[in-house]
Amino acid sequence: MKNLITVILITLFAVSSNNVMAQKAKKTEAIVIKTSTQCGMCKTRIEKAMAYEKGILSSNLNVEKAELTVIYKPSKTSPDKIREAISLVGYDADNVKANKKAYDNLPGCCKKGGMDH
Ligand SMILES: [Cu+2]
Repeated sequence: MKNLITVILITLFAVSSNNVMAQKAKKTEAIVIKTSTQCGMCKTRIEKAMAYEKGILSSNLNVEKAELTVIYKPSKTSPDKIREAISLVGYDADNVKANKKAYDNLPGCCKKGGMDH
């Protein structure tokens, strides 16, 4: 139930912030990217990395679903660049595999199902 409310709130937020942006004639897009997130530490790590990415206005990771919602400016970045940035943090992003070096540096609890170690 709590999860459902969170999803609804995120959706409302995404929709309303999109509308506000549209009214200001600033073009923004929202994208949901499936990641290999395992825990809350992953959430902090990915959201922090996204905050430094050019063209990304905000990001929110749903740990249970391992889905990252990103609000970005299509004039400054693209879904491919965002997926690449997630990969460089050490996580899979949709069909883009995690950068191996970054993945190897993740703490054990953040690795996929503990199968690689
Ligand atoms: Cu983690």
